[in-house]
Amino acid sequence: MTLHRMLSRREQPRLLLLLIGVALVLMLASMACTRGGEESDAAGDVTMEIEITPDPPEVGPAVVEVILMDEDGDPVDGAELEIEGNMSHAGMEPVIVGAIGEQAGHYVSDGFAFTMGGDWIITVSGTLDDGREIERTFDLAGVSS
Ligand SMILES: [Cu+2]
Repeated sequence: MTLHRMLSRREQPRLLLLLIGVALVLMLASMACTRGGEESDAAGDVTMEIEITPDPPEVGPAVVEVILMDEDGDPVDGAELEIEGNMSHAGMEPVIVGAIGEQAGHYVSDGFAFTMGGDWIITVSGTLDDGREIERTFDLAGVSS
């Protein structure tokens, strides 16, 4: 039996709209997953890495250290950064803290904590000292409780 015969004439446009909706959601979801790549902001020549303590991460206070480097591997200092933690599921308050700039391209989170075990997404965003915006996202799976 074909789909056309199963659905009434009135239902067919609705099904089409639903399929378009699902395709859009999938497209947006895949875009969100690739954020943090070189094309995600205007600072593609700046590399960002993060290190999280404790390692492996667990519920409770944690330190997120951000390291910024230019394309020669030299440290990038003077950025203003914010660190946001979100869980991969809905309905949780994000954890948003500032980052204190130290020497040699290192920035340290100010008061970060994992509030629940599970999968987290860490987003580091802000402004470089040349005024360009930077935003990178890191998946952090399996924070233990
Ligand atoms: Cu949660």
